Amino acid sequence: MTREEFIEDLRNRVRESFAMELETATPNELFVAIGQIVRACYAKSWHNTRQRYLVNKQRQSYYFSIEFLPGRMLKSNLMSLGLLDMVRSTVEELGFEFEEVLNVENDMALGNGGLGRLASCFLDCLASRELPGNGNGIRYDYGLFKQQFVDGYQVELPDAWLKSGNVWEVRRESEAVEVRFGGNVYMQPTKDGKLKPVAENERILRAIPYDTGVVGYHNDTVNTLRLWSVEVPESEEGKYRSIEERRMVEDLTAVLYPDDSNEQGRLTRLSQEYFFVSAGIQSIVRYYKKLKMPISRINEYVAIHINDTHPALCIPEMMRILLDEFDLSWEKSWGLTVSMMSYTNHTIMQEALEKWPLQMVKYHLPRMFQIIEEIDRRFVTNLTGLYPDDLIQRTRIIQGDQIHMANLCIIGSHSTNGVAKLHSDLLKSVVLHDFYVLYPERFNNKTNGITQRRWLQQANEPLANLIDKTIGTSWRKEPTDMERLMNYCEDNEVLVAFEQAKQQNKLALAKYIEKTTNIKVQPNAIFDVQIKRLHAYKRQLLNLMHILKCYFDLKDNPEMDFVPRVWIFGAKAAPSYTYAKAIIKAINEVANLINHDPIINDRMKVVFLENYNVSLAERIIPAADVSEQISLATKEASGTSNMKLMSNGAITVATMDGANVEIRAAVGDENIYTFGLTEEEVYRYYEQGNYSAQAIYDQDPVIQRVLNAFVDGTIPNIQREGQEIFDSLLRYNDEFFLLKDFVPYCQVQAKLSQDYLNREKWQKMSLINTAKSGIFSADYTVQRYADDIWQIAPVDLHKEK
Ligand code: 26W
Repeated sequence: MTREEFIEDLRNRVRESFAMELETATPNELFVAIGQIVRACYAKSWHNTRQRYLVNKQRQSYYFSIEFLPGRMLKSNLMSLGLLDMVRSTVEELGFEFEEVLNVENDMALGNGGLGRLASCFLDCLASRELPGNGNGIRYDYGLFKQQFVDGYQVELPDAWLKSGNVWEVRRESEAVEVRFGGNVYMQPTKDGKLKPVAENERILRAIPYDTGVVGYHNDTVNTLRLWSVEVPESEEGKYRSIEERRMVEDLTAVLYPDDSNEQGRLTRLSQEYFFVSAGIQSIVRYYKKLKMPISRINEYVAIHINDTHPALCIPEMMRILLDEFDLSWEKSWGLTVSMMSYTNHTIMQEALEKWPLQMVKYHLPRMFQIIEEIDRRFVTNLTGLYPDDLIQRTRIIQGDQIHMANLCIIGSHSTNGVAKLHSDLLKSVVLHDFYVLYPERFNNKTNGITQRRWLQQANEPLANLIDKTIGTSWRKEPTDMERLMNYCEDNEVLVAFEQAKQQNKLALAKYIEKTTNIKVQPNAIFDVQIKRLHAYKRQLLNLMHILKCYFDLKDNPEMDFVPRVWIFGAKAAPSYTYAKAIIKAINEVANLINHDPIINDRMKVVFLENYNVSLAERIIPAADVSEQISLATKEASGTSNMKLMSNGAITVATMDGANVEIRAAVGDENIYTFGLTEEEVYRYYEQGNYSAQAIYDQDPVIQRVLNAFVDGTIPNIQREGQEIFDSLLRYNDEFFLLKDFVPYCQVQAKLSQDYLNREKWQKMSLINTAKSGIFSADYTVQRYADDIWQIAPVDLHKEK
């Protein structure tokens, strides 16, 4: 597309869609019109991709995830299509601010955090590596809540992201399917003496798919993210007469559950899980029928991935279709199902492991219940005598009055993977050890990754351009080529240029901070960043304790040498997680205290940015000097912000948890600040039960002063919250061992401050972090899933078939 063609197209679309002339358009109209143009640009490739997969009878993978977190899509689509520079310069020439146009787009925030963002990175990588892989999920009317601070407290507002339309989606009426809930199922004998389930009084809902193109980077692949929305089918209109009844139905895909890692056992959530699973599996089977292949070979054409246990019902739903609709035997159906399914575990936190009440499943999903019961029965029967009874009892799916979804996933799939080496090892040795005894060959590791296209090329253009200038552009397609930057570790000119790029990003973030919070920060201070969901195990509180220690040091000794620092937080708390909310309040009050203290004289600033989401992450990450990855060892399955920050040249302050372990191995001990308890030490405390927070407190006057600040009025306005925090550490014995890790944490922070003064040393560390970050590209992660688990191969759409 030439510049002239683009302007012409833009002019026409603004006219036709808004009855306006281009000259009078605002960024809003411009965004929609450009979005339409971009969509039109990949429409043909999208169609071709689908057509080619169909004609080739291509084996495809389907990534089932109850969350997807793509963020904004205009800039990434422009970049993938190679149109970014032309469109940007043209828009600016026309007298508009391109950034303003981009900022019109609502984030697509249909996810809570790491798990949903990982799903979106994976889709991007599948398309960019020409792999035939699709996403399947829910089109929530409301994404993750918008966060506001009122008097330092988190307040949640609805995220009506669809209010102004969604240029990227296509509603596919003709591919709607029915999903059935409730009713009774009984077994009826057929003529040939078999038993067939017959259902009565079911509630039938309609699932409408909305498809979004996933545009590959500089290739012609456009895969599909299919999200399902609920409607009352016309045939059922009569049944849902009252407004309340209709609302019950519509509630199903209304909102994303904002709870990250805390399962509450709600019926609507269970219904969401079955709804998108059933719709997705039905649509896969319907597509397979078009291939005119026997059902007994479906496993040669289909790979289904279960992203955490939320889509676990894929297993019984596939069984249902094979048994009830295709009349296959149980054995045949089970063999096919297990060979199609694979599962990723994302957490070892007990409270995040899904369990559903038996009665709830039995009443609302009776056929699922029957099938799960039979899977469980056969599991027990087949193992009895071969394995100890207690092991069988611990691994079976139905235990007491609950259905254990992780157990269902492992038993019903051929692959279970963790998301970082340490995490996968813990699954084998501790968390899922019993299953590892049963099925050692099913367990494997797939360390998470990120897409540098979004997190470096797109979010950090100053750095990306500099990398081009230094080593050429091949890294944009092959991220490990960034390793060539290692040749410039001692090159002062290059180091200075990298420092300038970082400075430019810090300046941009400083502007944003001032605009949104009124806080002025110095771009030459250390920008110290912790961005992730607010959770006790992630230990934002440990960071805050260190901030307080620095504050008291300066108060005691105002003349001391102190390397200026800006602490930047971004974090949402689950609305029902009062402890996490107390920490938000405490950080905000400490920020207020420090930012306005004349003695501090701007040497410390604490900034808690509201509404952390993908697009805010894209602003913060390029400007970070320091990346806080300080979860208690064993608790963070992998982490992915650690990889994004590393790639952007931030130095990590890390516990030996999740993928931090692999980051250290990549950059070397000298280029990361590690501290804290190790996995072994944590487990030793658990085994011996001899951790005493009180003992640590009693012996350390610094810790006493820091903790007392929460309850003695030093930090104002946190009577209730301060007490809750104080109690969590002393009365309830500090579940995540903050007090134990506090001193080593402060030590590495002090070392870091000193190192920061040595600009050459620091810049070299930073360069090495970027150089070594290529291995964390999700391009490679996805390739390993494709090779080891899904067995899917690239399809070159440039080539004629
Ligand atoms: C309420 C049910 C529930 C349970 C678990 C909701 C969400 C979860 C997820 C497991 C939470 C999550 O996002 N986990 C994160 O997954 C990332 C991607 O693998 C990892 O990098 C993070 O370490 C892990 O916490």
